[in-house]
Amino acid sequence: MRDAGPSAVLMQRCRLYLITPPVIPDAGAFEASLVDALSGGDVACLQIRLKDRDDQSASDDHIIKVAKRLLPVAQDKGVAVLINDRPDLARDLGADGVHIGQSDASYRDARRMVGDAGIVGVTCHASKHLALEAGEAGADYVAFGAFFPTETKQATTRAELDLLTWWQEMVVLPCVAIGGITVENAPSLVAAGADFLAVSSGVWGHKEGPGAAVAAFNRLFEARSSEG
Ligand code: TZP
Ligand code: MG
Repeated sequence: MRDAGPSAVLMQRCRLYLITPPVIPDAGAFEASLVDALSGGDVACLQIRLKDRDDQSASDDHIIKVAKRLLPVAQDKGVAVLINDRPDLARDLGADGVHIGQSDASYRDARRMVGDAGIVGVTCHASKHLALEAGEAGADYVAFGAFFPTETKQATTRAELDLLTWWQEMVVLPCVAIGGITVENAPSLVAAGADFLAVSSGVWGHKEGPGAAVAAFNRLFEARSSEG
């Protein structure tokens, strides 16, 4: 996703990290939304995160079917594809990596399955301790959240902006902000030091469509990076 060299990380512009809606009943229809989203501007990665009605992982068959459709669309545009929860499927599908939560596969198992070149990102809620531990283990990024109320996930932790600032000042490893992020509330996260904004409903549910949302996020990243 990004060069982790010290000067590189601190100076780089924030980037967008898309998360699929948790339920995709029609992979073909969603593929069109993804194409629209990616036409809006820079996107660093797409996390395929599919759940059933009880917020449990969707079936393997469903994840595989949707991922096979979305993977080439994203990868052909240089967008890294991460599979949520499942390093085994990430490996088998030829994804770029995996995003794991604290109760999914261990970091070690995830790394073993996706290999040294794969991306492993770790949910760290609002915990500096979990994040430092993940960084020490070798994670490629840590994710903090939820920063704002969200209906996409029953998020149990609430993260504050100063966590991003602390992380940015202390640690080179990129941090991802997640949870209820919209074009309207994103500036505070960018200013606080998020390297990536992970967004689902703020893009797919944007009133002018996903492409317009991606363009609007990129405009504000650009404005912020040119402020210096
Ligand atoms: N983890 C914490 S909040 C969240 C996840 C996966 C949901 C992100 O979706 P949205 O719609 O951008 O709040
Ligand atoms: Mg998980």
